[in-house]
Amino acid sequence: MLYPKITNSRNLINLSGVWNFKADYREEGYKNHWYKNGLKDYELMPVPASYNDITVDAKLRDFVGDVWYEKKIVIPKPWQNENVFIRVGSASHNSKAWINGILVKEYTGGFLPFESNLENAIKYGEENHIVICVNNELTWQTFPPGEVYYFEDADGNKKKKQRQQHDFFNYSGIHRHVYLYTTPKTYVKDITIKTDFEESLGKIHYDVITNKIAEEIKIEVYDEENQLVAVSTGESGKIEIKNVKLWKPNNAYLYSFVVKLNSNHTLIDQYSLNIGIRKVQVKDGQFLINNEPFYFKGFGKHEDMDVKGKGLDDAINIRDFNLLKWINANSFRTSHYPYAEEVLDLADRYGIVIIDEVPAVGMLGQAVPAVGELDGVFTEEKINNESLKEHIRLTREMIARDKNHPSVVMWSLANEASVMEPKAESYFQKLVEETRKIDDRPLLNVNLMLIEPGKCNVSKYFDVIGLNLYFGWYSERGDIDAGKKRLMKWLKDCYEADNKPILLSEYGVDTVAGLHKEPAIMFSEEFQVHFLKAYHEIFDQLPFVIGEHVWNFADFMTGQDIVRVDGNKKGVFTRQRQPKMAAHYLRERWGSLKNTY
Ligand code: BDP
Repeated sequence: MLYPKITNSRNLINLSGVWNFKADYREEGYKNHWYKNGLKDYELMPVPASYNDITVDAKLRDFVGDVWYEKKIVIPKPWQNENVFIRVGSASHNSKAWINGILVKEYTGGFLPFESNLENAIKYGEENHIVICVNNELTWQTFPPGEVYYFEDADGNKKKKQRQQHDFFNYSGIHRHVYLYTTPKTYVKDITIKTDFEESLGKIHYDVITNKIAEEIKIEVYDEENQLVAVSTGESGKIEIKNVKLWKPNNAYLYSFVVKLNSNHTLIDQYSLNIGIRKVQVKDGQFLINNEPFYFKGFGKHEDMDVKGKGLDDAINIRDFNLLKWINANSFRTSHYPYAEEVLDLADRYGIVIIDEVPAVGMLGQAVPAVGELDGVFTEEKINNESLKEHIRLTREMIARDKNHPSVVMWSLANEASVMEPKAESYFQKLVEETRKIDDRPLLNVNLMLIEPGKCNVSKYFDVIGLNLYFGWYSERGDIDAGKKRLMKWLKDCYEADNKPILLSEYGVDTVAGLHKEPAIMFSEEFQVHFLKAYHEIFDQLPFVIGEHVWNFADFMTGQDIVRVDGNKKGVFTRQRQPKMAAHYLRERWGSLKNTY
């Protein structure tokens, strides 16, 4: 699915801004046909944004159910000769969209785009009524999984509640841009780029898909100075680029890949992509980018901020990339869901390496991560065949959306699933098999610290093993020395058992900004620094450790819990993106690590 753009053959209206909004507390929206009749007694809501923290109403913040968004817009008359699509960047988690009372799309999934051709629903040159209903209920067959239950309050009223197994607030609403866009009737539907190089010769393999057979497909490749460096024709082919400038971590170089569709020698559609030429492999226990060993330095992140929740925000995103550069990081994991396409565009440009994660988080028994009970979840009632189908569908959609980003070097297929259950094995075998059919990037599985070395049934299918380890925090609480001892043994045992490169995909401690203690105690800024230093002393001795992603880049909001004080405080930056002491320490370490980008 190509990102909507204005080109000389396409147009676009961004519907972000203020929408009418109503939470359906009494479950009357469908009965009263709000999708056709419109909303009465609505309030105003920004898009993109989570709705939860916009008002001062706890009922809305914690609401479980349907909310309705509405917008009226005149569609320009000249658009009548084109295809017109509506495209929602993401809405969490289940959506339905109507135009002028006609249902045009139903979609499940909170972190990927959906779109629909509006051909039979819109009125050109007139006002059109757009309604989107967003539901935030999670079940064992959604990703992330969860469970809805009913709770009776003191007055005997039944209240719908959401149980979730993941450790971030269940922010809901329309989180990314909503576009109306056009394409010509014959148009470029999709482009797939694969790249390689040999010495100074860059190689691009491309496939273009159009909706109808076009007479001629022309490809032009431009360098950053806008010089034409290669041309080709046809729907697929190989292009070579002499004296190629590679896309490298921290040194991004982007070519512009332009597709021109002609009919009768007239241009009918044009679309261009920014592409980077680079090569990724896992070989001899190392992660190679452009044949050179790459050591991951960075974080697990979240899309999360004050007020806006998970709403896309360019200011926060660019601030984050500036901080990543400042701290000498070279990578992050999009824990625990695919981030906005706009974020990946920035990563391509800043040269930050991305591990792209499907929203498979919480495939385990208990609510509190890392210390949860591992009840059986790969069962008929919980993570079953239907879940597997969804997991595969979302993985495919993530890859279809993100495959052309040079920054994306690996797919992460799950975070902390209950993989020591025997039934997890065939589940992941199938998932990996389906993923490898569509893309050749390395695959990562991330394990929690309750999966003892040698007990993971699925490591054998993956290229890299991610470990989330919190010894000295969730276990050996406050005793960093004991945690460090356990860590060394654990890592050696894991490597011996699985013989795969290991990424420390999470390690960190909750730290209250401004709390100082000497000697250090848990939650103080000093403790965070000691903890990270202790872990690094171990990593530096183990050649099979291919990287370190601290948990987390910044403090983030979670559900209310006795182990969470206004959210998770494991950030190296505060939620407002200011450094804690550990940020200065990491900056120094990552700036001086030898042989890394
Ligand atoms: C890990 C989870 C992550 C949590 C973290 C923590 O992957 O989502 O936020 O632990 O407990 O288990 O801070």
